[in-house]
Amino acid sequence: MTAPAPALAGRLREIVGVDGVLTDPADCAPFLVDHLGRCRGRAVAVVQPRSLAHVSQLLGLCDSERVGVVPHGGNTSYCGGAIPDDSGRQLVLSLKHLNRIRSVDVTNYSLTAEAGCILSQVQQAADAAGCFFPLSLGSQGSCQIGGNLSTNAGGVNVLRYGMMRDLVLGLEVVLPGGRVLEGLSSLRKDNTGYDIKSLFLGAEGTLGVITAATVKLFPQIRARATALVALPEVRAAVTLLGQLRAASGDRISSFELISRPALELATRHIPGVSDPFTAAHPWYLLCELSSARAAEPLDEVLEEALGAALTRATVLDAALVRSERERAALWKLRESIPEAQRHEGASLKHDISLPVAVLADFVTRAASWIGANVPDGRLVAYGHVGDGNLHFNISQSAGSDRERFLGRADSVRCAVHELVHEFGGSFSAEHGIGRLKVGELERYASPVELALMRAVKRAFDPHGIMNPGKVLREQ
Ligand code: 2HG
Ligand code: ZN
Repeated sequence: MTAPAPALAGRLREIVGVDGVLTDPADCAPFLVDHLGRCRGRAVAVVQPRSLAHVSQLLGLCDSERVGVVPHGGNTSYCGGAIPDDSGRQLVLSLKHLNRIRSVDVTNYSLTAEAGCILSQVQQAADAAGCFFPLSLGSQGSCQIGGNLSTNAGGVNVLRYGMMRDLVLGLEVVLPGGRVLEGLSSLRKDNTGYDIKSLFLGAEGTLGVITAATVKLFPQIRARATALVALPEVRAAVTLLGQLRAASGDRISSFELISRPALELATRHIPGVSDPFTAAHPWYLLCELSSARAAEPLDEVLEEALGAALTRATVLDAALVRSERERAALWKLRESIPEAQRHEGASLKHDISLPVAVLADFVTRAASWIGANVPDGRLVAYGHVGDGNLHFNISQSAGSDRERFLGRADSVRCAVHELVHEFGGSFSAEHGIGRLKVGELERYASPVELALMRAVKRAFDPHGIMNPGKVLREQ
């Protein structure tokens, strides 16, 4: 921490009150390191506004004083997007007190939530109104909707419902300087010029501060069928995806790929997680069909489709869920893999996406490169295969040297991303750019795209105060 200039500290306190400005190092510490411990920073203060007016006044002050503002939600970013740099001159803006569900409109199937609402709070509010909000991620008990919006979060239901961007109807945003974009529209049709709100989704707080959003709701889910399926190879997952989409009338909501090493880590490190099969298999799929119609015989559809796939040897074995308890156990297996990776030691993470048609060939090529070039690492691949999104991660092997392993991070990342590029994929599927992937964006975005992004940044934030150095390098 750097002691804020007394004048600045005083003016911050005038806006948000004494309690709203943290400067004590112990109070600020949780806001200055990301949850993986990979990004650290310093800040002039952590400010916790309680209203839209507070945020507006803060951005007015910071713009005129040229103080960088780092919006901070649930701190679950994988790319350091919510952590200040180490200059000690930036301000962390925590949205945690803007945490009201402002309204639920059941007739319109929409809900308006403030940015600091925890994702699970939004899901529960939708549920209490007899509706369903489909964004679902492992960190939903702590990530905030503002962060989900700013990173265009994905998760396990994207195949059916799309990413966060697809779920947004309107936004309220405070712009640098303090102007408020009052765009909490709940219209589903509104073709009135440029889609300004879309620019804030995925901008990671570099254009303004999202303070509230109106999102789409859906009919509540009343029938589900879930199975863990054992597969001989990745290609089988893609084949099964097509077969199951057709057989179920497109009722698939989740289609999660899990490699054997990923399953092993979860069963080893997470209490209560077990492998439902007696034999070991190279790959697994957690697939779920769902419907808003209670009477839909999804279990039968899934059983029949998997039976046919077993006959064709696309599938090696399948464990169909018979109770909510069994279903929760399978989801725990899947969702605890990132935590299990942390227990195993250091890991190199690659959040990539590819056209599903080339996924299998990519995995073969990339796995063989890793086998030959990362002797102290083990491929722990898993992810949202229905969306072509793999978490192509590498965990340090037992007994290997942590620093030596991490020393390979840059060269491994370059090799993996080059291969992803060659296969027509993206180096950032759902985790964003933050500060860790700024160089990758410069490498893989076209000059035209970069020039447009920089022009947008200048237009919205001429003094460069919004989350400086994230997404785009400071100019
Ligand atoms: C998931 O799908 C998350 O579990 C985290 O996006 C992925 O830790 C990771 O690499
Ligand atoms: Zn993911």
